[in-house]
Amino acid sequence: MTTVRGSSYVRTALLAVVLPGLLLVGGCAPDLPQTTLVTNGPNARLINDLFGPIFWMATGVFVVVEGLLLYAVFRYRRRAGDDRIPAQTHGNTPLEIGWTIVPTILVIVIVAMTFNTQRELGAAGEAPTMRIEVIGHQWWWEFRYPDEGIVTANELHIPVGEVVALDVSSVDVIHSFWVPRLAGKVDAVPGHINEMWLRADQAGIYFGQCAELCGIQHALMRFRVIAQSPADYAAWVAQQKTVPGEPETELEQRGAEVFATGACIGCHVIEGTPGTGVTGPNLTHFGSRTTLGAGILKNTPGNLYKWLIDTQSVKRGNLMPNVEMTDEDARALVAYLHSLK
Ligand code: HEC
Ligand SMILES: [Cu+2]
Repeated sequence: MTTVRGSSYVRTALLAVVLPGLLLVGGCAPDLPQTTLVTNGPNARLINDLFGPIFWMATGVFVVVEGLLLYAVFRYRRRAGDDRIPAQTHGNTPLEIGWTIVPTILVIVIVAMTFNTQRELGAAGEAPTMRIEVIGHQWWWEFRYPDEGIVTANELHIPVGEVVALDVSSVDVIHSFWVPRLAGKVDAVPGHINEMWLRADQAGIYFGQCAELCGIQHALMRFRVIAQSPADYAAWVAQQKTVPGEPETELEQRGAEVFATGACIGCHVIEGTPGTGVTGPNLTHFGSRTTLGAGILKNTPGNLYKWLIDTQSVKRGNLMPNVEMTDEDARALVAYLHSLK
């Protein structure tokens, strides 16, 4: 017969306490960019309000069960020189009825609370002031504003305090649209529209990402929700509705030429140019975006240069192939694309 040393009880007990403790502290840290525990909109708040009681119920069950287990292990463990056999019992009807009824009641309570949250989520989004189409692509997000005629990528601008309806779909595989601080996940399914809504209560930038494994660059399929004051939002809309003017400097003109005569036009739209391809993000106002490559890089001249000259080493496997170009062409393209505000 093997004997179990006391120290492994201590280790087990420590693990049982320390692990959940770490999770708790990590989850509550206030300034994490992506967390469901700090909420900035009613949709996320309703879900978090449901998570709280369920979490504490589960914690209660955990403490009671583990407590009884530890009590039994320590109180009734085998001691040196004591070879007694404990009384052999088979079944205890009141106990078994008890541990069937208590979890059943807990589950019924959780079901009732969940249905209630779903009802509230449905009701609160009934009067959206605007509708935006969210389309998942391998591995970036397209945002279309049908009422405004705006198409952009990876940065979803919304006015603060307004209920925004989102029609979520996909052009290729199943993705999942998730902005943890604002709303729950919704699947983006090809050929099917899933409706959701969100509202941001404070202006700011909320990080989001694809939450459904969708291929090699799933982890780099990020986006930002940029919630702006009504005035800032209106200014953004007005700017996005303009058609970019003629390029000004010589370098920008050369960039425009490289774009219009190269492979780019087969995959990218720039209004007022031969670019009509829709495989890649719409670049009409690319210069006004803060990020590039689905939120993975700041949209600086240096990063854009790297992206153009060797996109496959920046984001391996992404659906923009490396396009042969000279150093000067790449610099010209950077100047041109950044002039598109
Ligand atoms: C075969 C299609 C294809 C061609 C050709 C192509 N691109 Fe792309 N491009 C894409 C795709 C797809 C993405 C999105 C990649 C991602 O983020 O996963 C992209 C992303 C970009 C981005 C970043 C956009 C953003 O908002 O993140 C820029 C800028 C860009 N392409 C410029 C160009 C230029 C300039 C050319 C021509 C030299 C070009 N592309 C040629 C498909 C293409
Ligand atoms: Cu995805």
